[in-house]
Amino acid sequence: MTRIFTPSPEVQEALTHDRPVVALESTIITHGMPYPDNLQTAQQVEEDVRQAGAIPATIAVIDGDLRIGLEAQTLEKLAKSKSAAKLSRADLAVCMARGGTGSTTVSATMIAAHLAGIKVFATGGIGGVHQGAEQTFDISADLQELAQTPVTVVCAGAKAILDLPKTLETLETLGVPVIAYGQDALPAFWSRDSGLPAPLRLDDPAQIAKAQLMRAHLGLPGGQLVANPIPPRDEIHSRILAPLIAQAQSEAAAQGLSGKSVTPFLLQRLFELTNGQSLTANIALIRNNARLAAGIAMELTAQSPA
Ligand code: PSU
Ligand code: MN
Repeated sequence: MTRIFTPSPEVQEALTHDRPVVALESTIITHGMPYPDNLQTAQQVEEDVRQAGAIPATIAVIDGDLRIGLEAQTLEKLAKSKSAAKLSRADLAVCMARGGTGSTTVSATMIAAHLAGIKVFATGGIGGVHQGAEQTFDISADLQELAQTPVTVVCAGAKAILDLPKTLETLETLGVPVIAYGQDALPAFWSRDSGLPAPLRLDDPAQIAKAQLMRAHLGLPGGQLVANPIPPRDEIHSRILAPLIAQAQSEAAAQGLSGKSVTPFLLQRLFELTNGQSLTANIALIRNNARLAAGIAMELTAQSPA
């Protein structure tokens, strides 16, 4: 039987035996962090998933091949690549058809995870409705994906570079459950509290797994978004970030940036404007999300009928 994706031997083994697997995206590696921090973080996050009892599956397209789980050298090559495309739902098939290489965003990673039967995915922050979207129409494909692909995505909330109220409204319209983990407030990526209440709250991985299974029983399409606050010692308060974000945004506007280049530009500028502190926070939160995702994956395995 030929399949449209290629699992690594380790991921194949885990899926065959219904062991818990956590999908990981690769755009954060190619477009979200500088080398060599991106490679070290990707390796560390995989290790965090293993230590928490699950198998990591980093997803990317390599020479046209949709890989679920990357070998060590492949991960290293991707982390060093300056030419990898940033793939969302719209780009995935074209990249594969042309034999290209690209990293997967949240939307494309969800598609690949679902194809492989992986139900949980850890990332840093999802894309959302950008500030000024009423002019630019810049709304990430991640939101539509959550509405249609049944994968639980663990993130640290939406990045503070986005319009969070509009992002929440859009998710509500799309029927996506937004679940804060262990607190009432919606976390905002680098900060624990966005100042907005989260629509839903759950306090343990078993409940999150149960809600996902319930959604499937109800016949509802789509996934869940779990927003896990950054650990307290790594957070950057929104007071400090807000003016830096405003500066980065006006620079992006002055340069006339649009489309895929906006998010990577803003992340890179914040890295510079915070003297690297935004990167330290980003690494801490994604590791935190990987551990929670592994816990949810283990609960899903335990609660699923054999
Ligand atoms: N979160 C991060 N760093 C990133 C991203 C998310 O901490 O680089 C990536 C994800 O892959 C997400 C994408 O899907 O940014 C959203 O891009 P856009 O805003 O262009 O849809
Ligand atoms: Mn966009």
